[in-house]
Amino acid sequence: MRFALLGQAVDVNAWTLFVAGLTIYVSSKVVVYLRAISSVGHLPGFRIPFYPLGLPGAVIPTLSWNPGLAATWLWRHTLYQRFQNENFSIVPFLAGPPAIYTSNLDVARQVAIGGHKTPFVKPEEASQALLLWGMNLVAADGQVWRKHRRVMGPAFSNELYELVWDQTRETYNEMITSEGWADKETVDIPVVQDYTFKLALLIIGRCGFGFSFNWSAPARAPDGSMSIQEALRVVGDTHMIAILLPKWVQKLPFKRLREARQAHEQLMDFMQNQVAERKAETRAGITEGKKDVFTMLVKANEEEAGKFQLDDGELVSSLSTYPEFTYGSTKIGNVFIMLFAGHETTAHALAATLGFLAVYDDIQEEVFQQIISVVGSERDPVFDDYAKLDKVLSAFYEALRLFPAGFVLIREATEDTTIQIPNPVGQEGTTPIPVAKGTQVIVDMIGVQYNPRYFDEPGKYKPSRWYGVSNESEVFSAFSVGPRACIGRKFATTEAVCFLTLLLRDWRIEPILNEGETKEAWMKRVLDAKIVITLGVADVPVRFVRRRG
Ligand code: HEM
Ligand SMILES: *[C@@H]1O[C@H](CO)[C@@H](O)[C@H](O)[C@H]1NC(C)=O
Ligand SMILES: *[C@@H]1O[C@H](CO)[C@@H](O)[C@H](O)[C@H]1NC(C)=O
Ligand SMILES: CC(=O)N[C@H]1CO[C@H](CO)[C@@H](O)[C@@H]1O
Repeated sequence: MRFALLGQAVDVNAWTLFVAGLTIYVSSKVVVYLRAISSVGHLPGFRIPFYPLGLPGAVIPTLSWNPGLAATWLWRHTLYQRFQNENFSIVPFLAGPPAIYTSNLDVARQVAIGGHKTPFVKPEEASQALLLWGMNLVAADGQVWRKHRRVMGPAFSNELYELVWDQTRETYNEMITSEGWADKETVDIPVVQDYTFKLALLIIGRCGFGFSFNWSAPARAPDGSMSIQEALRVVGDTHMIAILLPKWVQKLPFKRLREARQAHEQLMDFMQNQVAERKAETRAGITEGKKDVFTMLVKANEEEAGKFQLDDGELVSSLSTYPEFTYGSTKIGNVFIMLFAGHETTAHALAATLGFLAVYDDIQEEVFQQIISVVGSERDPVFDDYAKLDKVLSAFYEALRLFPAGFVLIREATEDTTIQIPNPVGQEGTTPIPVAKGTQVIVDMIGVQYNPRYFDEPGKYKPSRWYGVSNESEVFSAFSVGPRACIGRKFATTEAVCFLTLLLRDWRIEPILNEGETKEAWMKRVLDAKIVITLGVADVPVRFVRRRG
């Protein structure tokens, strides 16, 4: 069969075939599309080519016809106003599942909770949800999730938080010494994230895993091998490559790819050895002093009987597939979840906090005064101070609200069901919306945090809104709500309060302004989101100025 579309005569039969084929293709797409529109209960919203959180939508910039990754951030002040409500639909006509987006917490509660009563699961295909892979406590299935959470839960105790506190204090001191800041009057930090990431990684390494990470350890040994810290950093940085490129491309001999591979292999070896070591220690009964999550996890698991026991593969379930870079579409082991969920998010939120405090100097002063009145300027802060440092905590919570690191919760209906959408503010009751099997319900965490239903002046940095609010309140939604909420919340807040207390006591934080730049312009430039796996803030340039007396 010949096909010459331009100029020459084309075989009539071929034409007929082509037209018929095209007609079938188009009409099948139309049928799928119409079905998709009804599967989101005809909720108004976007009719666009691609699902925003999958390929290719997520890698195309946010444009009017392609919301992509950044729309919920860039359009945060207008998105819901546009549809006069807190929910809208996205129906892609070329690629990806239909989805309902919501900025409503009641809907979040209905879909996000986990457990066997809910028809909503975290979808498994990473291609549809290449984000927040680090936060899946494994598996779509309620059974498996409950088992993992059960094993992991006891590790998150006050003993652990005390360890987090002490290690954070030690790490802060190491930072000051090894960076040579001890006798400096001012320090210019072009990118504060360089430090918050290092801190958070060290803390999760030490307290989550009992690794002896060291602030001043060189990234590479003379023989070229990476430190585990460096390997983790590289793995984090090359995550997108791992997800986006086909395997054969990943094996090409480019420097960046080779580094990524090396980092993965080194981590794999390291982790495998660590699991073996912890098991041996546990069996020999010599884990007494150890309180890190990893040891607790292995220990709890050893004590579990029967069907609740995880096998080694589940403990580090990504081990065999990780070097092949297929981890984007496979289940990530508990161990790796901890590493990533436990440091990226905290580091981003800390950077945002320092950014806000740098420009709001009155708030910084208020926080500083509390630190002085609780801890004074002589002794080291201790874990018992945590509860009294609520202004420090509020400064952190408020930055996290404006930059919610976990910026989407993605769930998928496993059967035809309905969700109850509360009526708009001022109207009682709820409206049921039918949701067909395979439809996604996406809780837009940015939408929730900027929703005027929950926060007055939602765009404003106002830590005082948290003063006196019980920590049980579901208004603290940036860690999600319900039984499937973040297991590491207090881990993160403990680390944050300790670090901020030490830092703000010693130093005043100021923005580093460009020539002629106002603070307002700095805020506009710097306090803007950067979305990769999690949502963070753009590079934050600040100056530490030593406080006197
Ligand atoms: C500011 C810091 C953090 C933020 C904003 C954050 C946010 C979140 C959110 C929104 C979820 C729910 C994801 C979903 O349901 O799709 C989550 C889950 C999770 N987080 Fe965090 N997180 C933080 C720190 C941590 C830390 C420090 C750890 C570990 C030490 C951790 C471990 C986890 C785990 C294991 C899950 C899965 C829980 C489950 O599915 O049962 N997170 N986190
Ligand atoms: C960290 O490493 C440096 C140099 O490699 C060493 O002097 C220091 O004692 C180490 N600190 C800890 C806490 O291991
Ligand atoms: C909330 O407060 C209670 C009582 O003070 C405390 O035991 C708990 O750890 C706190 N939870 C978080 C996440 O801070
Ligand atoms: C709470 C809320 O905003 N509900 C809205 C969900 O979407 C439908 C259709 O646009 C509206 O009628 C509801 O008011």
